[in-house]
Amino acid sequence: MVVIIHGASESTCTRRVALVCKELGVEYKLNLVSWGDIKGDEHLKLQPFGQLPVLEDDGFFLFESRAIARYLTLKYGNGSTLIPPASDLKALALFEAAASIEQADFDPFAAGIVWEKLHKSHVGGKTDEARAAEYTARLDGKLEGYERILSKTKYLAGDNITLADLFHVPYGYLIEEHIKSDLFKKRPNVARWFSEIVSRPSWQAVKNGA
Ligand SMILES: N[C@@H](CCC(=O)N[C@@H](CS)C(=O)NCC(=O)O)C(=O)O
Repeated sequence: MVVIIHGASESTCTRRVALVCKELGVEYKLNLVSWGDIKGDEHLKLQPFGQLPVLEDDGFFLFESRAIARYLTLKYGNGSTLIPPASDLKALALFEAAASIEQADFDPFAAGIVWEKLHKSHVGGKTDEARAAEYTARLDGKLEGYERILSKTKYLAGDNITLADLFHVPYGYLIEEHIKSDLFKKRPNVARWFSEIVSRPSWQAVKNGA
């Protein structure tokens, strides 16, 4: 089965889905959607907020990159522990907590930094250094919490990697490799964790484009 990802090769959220496909061995075809079309009627029928990506799987359409990742894991993962099984309620709860951390404590600040420092200039904007500094300071504080967690366990939800770890990769990679921030490197356990997850073949396969 080949799924279709309607997205853009360079988009972080598209690459989040592509990364999970690679992890699971799910074949995908990227249907390129141009940035100029995402707020148009055709795309809004698939993604009501006019964003990328959208998954198409045998006539079923789904948006939200993390929901897509969960769907693909449950449908095609063949018992993959990227989502712990419902029979292990505590592991599943720890996974949900870790996934919440990524959305509440990482993504808003990481995405803000990447927008200000990287993507804004691609659309003709100018970095607002004060905002970038504020996002950086907020993420810096949050990463203290990550360091506490990761000093006890290998990954965010325990000693097995889960989708919650992988969700961090696209924005984290840009912050470390393109913005050259030391936010991860300066904390030993965050550094160890991040270097491990970005080194996975799945990310290596899509880091330069989904
Ligand atoms: N929560 C959504 C966010 C999607 C999102 O922000 N996509 C970006 C590309 S990485 C986008 O379409 N940006 C254009 C816009 O928001 O207008 C998801 O995870 O799929």
